[in-house]
Amino acid sequence: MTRAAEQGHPRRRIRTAVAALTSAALAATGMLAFAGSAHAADTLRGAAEQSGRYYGAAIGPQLLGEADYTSTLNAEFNSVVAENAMKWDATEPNRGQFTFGGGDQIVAHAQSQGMEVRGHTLVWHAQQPGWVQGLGGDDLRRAMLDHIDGVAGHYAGQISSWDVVNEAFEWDGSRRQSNLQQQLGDGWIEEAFRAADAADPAAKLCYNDFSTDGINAKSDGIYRMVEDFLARGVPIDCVGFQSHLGQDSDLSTYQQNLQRFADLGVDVEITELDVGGSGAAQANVYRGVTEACLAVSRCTGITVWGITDKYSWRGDESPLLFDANYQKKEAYYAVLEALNGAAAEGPGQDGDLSATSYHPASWRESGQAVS
Ligand code: 9MR
Repeated sequence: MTRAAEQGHPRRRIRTAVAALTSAALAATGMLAFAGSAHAADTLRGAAEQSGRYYGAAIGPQLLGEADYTSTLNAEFNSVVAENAMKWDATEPNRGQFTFGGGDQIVAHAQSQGMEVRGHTLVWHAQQPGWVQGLGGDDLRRAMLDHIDGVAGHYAGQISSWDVVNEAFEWDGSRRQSNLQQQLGDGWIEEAFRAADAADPAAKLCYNDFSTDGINAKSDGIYRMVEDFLARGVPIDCVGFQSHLGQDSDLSTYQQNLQRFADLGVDVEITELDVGGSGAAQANVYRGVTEACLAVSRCTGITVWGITDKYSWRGDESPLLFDANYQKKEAYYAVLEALNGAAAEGPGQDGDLSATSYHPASWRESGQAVS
């Protein structure tokens, strides 16, 4: 779709206006803070706000009662996403019976702290409740559309961007042969986006996937889908790059990949960042991802997939910014420094990642990316 056509789309206009206001407010606050204090911000959220971006974390409502967990969250992050609480199995355990307790707790906490909320995820082949798995054809279609309507409708107006569809592509760029794909055919992703658009006209609508951390067959396949959606006016606003990485991950085309999606006319977001490893090697990959996002003006923010190594889904790999005792790791300081570096340049200015070099990926191939 051309820019004019995009702006002409009524729902796109609402989203564009909301995003512009948010960015302007964040940038103004950040610039004032930067100019007034004449030194760098000392939290991730403060540093990210200086360039109008968010820095977020995946959280669990059951952990909000732990004092260190919540104080770290509140001090450092200005965006949250539910690690599990808004998934299909959590929100619609029985057909037509919605349970929003955990998700509502997250939204209430975020709102009390001035944080944005990302939505994750409306449709995914995994974590479907049992009753969905047995459905076929039109019954599954009806269930999917009702689910999107129920969940996105419940949170309408409160979500900055929804991962409408999660992980629908294979390594080779073909569609994943999930029950959704097999029962509904190629059109199901488009149907999901149209339903999400109708249920929450204000949220940005994202496609989200893993192992898209560079230009490869899988990101090529997603690129073609986004290009096609935009050309035909299917509502899509953003692409999420999960970025479950390791300290040896190859980031040589990471920024270029984000940029080519941005150039198509969608925002890009780093949605589930974590980096297995330790020390300087781990910190370098975190720095590289941060600098890449900052160098792409349509990269609106970064979410890490958890706060502390204590509760990471990859607990034995210590992949997060805070250790199990909530102490800041070397990776934390690398991210903070990178975010503060961007503040001096200001929002929307393109940076340069060419000085950073990385080793070839081995982590993905080793099979640790189970998702
Ligand atoms: O971190 C989540 C973990 O607690 C769940 O058990 C798991 C269930 O499949 O999902 C994890 O989160 C995944 C996310 O929803 C989608 N991308 C991959 C993430 C890690 O597996």
